[in-house]
Amino acid sequence: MQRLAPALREDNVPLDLISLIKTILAATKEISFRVSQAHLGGLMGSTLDENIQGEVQKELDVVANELFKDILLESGFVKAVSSEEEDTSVAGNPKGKYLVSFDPLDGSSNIEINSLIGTIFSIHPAPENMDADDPDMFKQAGHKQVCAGYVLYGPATMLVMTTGSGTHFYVLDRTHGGYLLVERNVQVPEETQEFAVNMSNQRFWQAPMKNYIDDLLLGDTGPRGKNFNMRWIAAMVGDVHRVLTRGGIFTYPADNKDPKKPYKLRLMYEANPMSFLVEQAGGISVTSEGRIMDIEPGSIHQRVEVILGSKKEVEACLAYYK
Ligand code: AFP
Repeated sequence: MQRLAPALREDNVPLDLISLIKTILAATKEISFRVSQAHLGGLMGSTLDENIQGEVQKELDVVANELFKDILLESGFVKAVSSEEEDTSVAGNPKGKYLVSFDPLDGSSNIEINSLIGTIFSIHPAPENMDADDPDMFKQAGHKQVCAGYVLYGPATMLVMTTGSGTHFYVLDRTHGGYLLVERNVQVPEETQEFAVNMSNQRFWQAPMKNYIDDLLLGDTGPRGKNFNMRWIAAMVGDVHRVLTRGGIFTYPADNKDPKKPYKLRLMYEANPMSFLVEQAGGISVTSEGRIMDIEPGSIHQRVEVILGSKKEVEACLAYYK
């Protein structure tokens, strides 16, 4: 099996980007270890703090965030970072060529049940003419990403990454300490009979999504003429990983549960990186109004509607909005 750096060189990834990716992966190896020891080290609880999104931070969220941030800022490769757990961007090397946005521990409600969690990251080029402490540097559309990926801390620690030449799967080989390429150019099947959505929100959705899911539930007795299975991991890393592995549709639609917060998922460190991975694997990733990677971000913590996965199924869903 091929090691990571030669695989990236084969895809003509610039050397400084390879170095940045290796830095990110060094952080994920440490997070993977800390996650595996969290029960033993008394790191299972919540802090008394909330992040800027008003969510209570788990102890592991904070540990993973500090680790990731410190390693990146010390590396010299990044001009600034932004994180789910930071109020605003944090300046790094003014000459750094890249910006990294990340969710250090996605799916943190799964921590206490020893279920799937992961780290999501997205890399943009750093504008040369802006100051390192200017958060506006991050206002770049997803199609400008030069790399995106996630590391899933599951039974195997897996890296799923794209630099724009397909989406590839790697597994952390603990015997030599590096990530090895296990599947090149993953392809999301065009059709599926599996969907992922938090059904408990159904009464808060807009009519088109309600109608679409109602028709999936009718199975072979309804207009779709086939039965659908449902899965929900409550961690986007887990649900997207299933979609990339065997197809499916994943959505976190708009809802009116809290009129001040119609969307749940964050554009910069959830929706954009996942969209890059899904599109590079032949899938689609959109809101009900258009391509996610074309959205011009207004702020670092902006939220967005997400509908992604198997091409024909996402198109079938969008047809309900026409
Ligand atoms: P946390 O990381 O704050 O737990 O949120 C995870 C997440 O943003 C995303 O990974 C899941 O798909 C989604 O929230 C789960 O949402 P529900 O709480 O509605 O299941």
